[in-house]
Amino acid sequence: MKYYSLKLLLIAFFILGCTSDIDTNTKPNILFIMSDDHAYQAISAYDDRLIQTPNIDRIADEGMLFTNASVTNSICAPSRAVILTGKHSHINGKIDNIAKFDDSQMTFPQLFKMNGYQTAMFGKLHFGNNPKGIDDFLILPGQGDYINPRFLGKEKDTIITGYVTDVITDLTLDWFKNKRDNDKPFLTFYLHKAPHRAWWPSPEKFAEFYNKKFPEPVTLYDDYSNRGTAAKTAEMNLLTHMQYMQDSKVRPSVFEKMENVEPKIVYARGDGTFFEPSSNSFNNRYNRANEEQKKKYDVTLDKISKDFEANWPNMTNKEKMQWKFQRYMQDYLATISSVDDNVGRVLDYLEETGLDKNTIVVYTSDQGFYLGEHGWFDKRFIYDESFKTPLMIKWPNQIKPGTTNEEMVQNLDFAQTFLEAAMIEAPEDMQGESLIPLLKGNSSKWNRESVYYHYYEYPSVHMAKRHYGIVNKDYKLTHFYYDVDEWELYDRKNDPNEMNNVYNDPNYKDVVDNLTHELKELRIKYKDSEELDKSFIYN
Ligand code: SGN
Ligand code: CA
Repeated sequence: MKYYSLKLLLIAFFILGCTSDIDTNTKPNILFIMSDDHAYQAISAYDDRLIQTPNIDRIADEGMLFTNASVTNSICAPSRAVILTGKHSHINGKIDNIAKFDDSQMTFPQLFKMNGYQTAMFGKLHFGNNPKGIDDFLILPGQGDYINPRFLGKEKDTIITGYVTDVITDLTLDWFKNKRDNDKPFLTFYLHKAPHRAWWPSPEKFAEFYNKKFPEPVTLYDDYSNRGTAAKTAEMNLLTHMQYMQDSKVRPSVFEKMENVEPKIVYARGDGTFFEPSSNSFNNRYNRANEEQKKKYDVTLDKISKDFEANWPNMTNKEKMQWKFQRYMQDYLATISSVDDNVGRVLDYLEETGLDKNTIVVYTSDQGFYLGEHGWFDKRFIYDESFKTPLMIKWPNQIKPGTTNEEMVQNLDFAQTFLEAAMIEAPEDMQGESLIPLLKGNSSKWNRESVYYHYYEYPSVHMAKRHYGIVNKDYKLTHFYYDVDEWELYDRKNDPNEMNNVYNDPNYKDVVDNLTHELKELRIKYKDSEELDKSFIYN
C-alpha cells in the first residue's frame, strides 16, 4: 500500500514537472536590463557588421526579438520617465533632460512593491536620487562617470574603484547573492551607463578595439540635400561637431599645440550661449583614474595622439571624417563589448541558480543612436536610428525561443506589460498596451498600426529642432515646429535610409492626407495638443 501511494506521488510529480505552462499562481521575476544610447546596429542579433554581442543575443535566441521597437521621445531622462510611468512625456511632464521629474506620480515599481515584490535598482537612472518603490538601490548621480564612479545610495553615497560597467554588474550580482529575499518575486533594474558619450572603455577594451577597423555606413557623407532645415542645422555631425579631445581622446597637450584644429565655437547651450572645446572635458574624465589605471590607458592614448599629430595636418575633410568615424566606433563598440561580457555574467548567474526558469529578462536601451548614419552621432530625431531602440525579451515556457516580432511596439508599453505579467492591475490612465499577447504569439489580439512621437529639447546641445510625428510600417510623417513650420514624409519601404522628403511630391498626396488625419487623431487619443506644445516652450 505504502509503496503504491509513493509511486502515485512520484507519477503526479513527474506529470506536474513536465507541463509546459508555468503555474499561473507563481509570479514571475523581472530583470530589466537597459543600456544608455545602445544602437540596435551594435547588437549582432540585429546586425553583425559592427560587433558580435553573443551574450545579449542569448536573450533573443531564448526569447523574442522586436524589430520595430521605438521610443516616444528619443532622449535619456524622458525615455526613463515614459518607461516608469507608462505615459507620454507631455503627460508625465518630463519632456526633456532639464525638466524636473514629478515623483509624486505613480510609477510601476511602486505598484510592484505594493504587491509583494522585492525591488532593486543599480546603475544609471539619470534623474532623482530616491527612486520611488525601490527597496535597494545604488544609482549614478546624473550621467555618472565611467572610471571609479560615485553612487547614490539609500543610506550613503559611495565611490567604487573600477570600470562602471563591471561595477554596476558587481552590485547587481551582490544584491542577488546577499540581499534577495527568497520568499518574494523580484523586479530588478540593471541599468548601464555605457555606451553613453564620451565612450570611455575599460583600459583592456580600449587597447583591443583601437586595433580594429569598422565599415562605414552608406550615409556617412550625407549632405542633407533633400531634407528640411532640422537635419541641416543639427549639431551632431562627426566632422563638424564631434570633438577631438573629448570624443576622439586626443590629449589636450597635443591638441593645444596644433593650430586651427576645430572651430572654436561648436555647441549651443539651451540658454542660447555657446561653449568652446575644452581640455577639461578630457581631463575631468581621465583624472578620475588612479595611477595604475592611468598607466594602462596611457598606452592607447599615446598611440592616438601620435597618430593625430603626425597625420591630421595633411588630411582632407573626407579623411578627417573617416579618422573620426573609426575612433568613434573603436570606443563606442569597446564599451558595448564590456556590456555584453557583463550581461553574460548575470545571465550565467540566473542559470546556475535556476532563477532563469521563472524570470522575464528584458534587454533594451533608453533610445537608439546614430553610428555615423547621416554623418551623425547622438539621437533625438524621429529618423530611424534614434527613433528605434533594441528590444528583446525572454520568458521560459511563455515565449517561444528564437522568435522575431515586427509590430510597432514602444517603451510606453513596458509598464503595462510587466504589470500584466505580474498579474497586477495597471492604472487606467497609463497610455501603452501590454505586449503579453505578442509575447505569447497571439498577434491577432494586437491592432496598433502606428505610433506617436514627440521630441522637445530645443534649443539645446545638438540643436535638434522640436518635432512630433506619426510612424507606421510604411511611412513616417513629421511636423517640425517652434522656430520653423516644416513637414516631412518618408517612404520607409522605398527609402529606408530616409534620404528623400516626399511631403511635397504629388504622388504622395493621399498618403499625406491620410497620415495628417491619423496624426491628429493620435494627438487627441494621447491627449497632446498645441496648447500643451506652447506650455512647454522655454521662456
Ligand atoms: C551630454 C552629451 C550630449 C548628449 C547629452 C544627453 N554631451 O550633454 O552629447 O546628447 O548628454 O544625453 S557630453 O559632452 O557631456 O558628452 S542623454 O543620453 O543623457 O540624453
Ligand atoms: Ca540615453
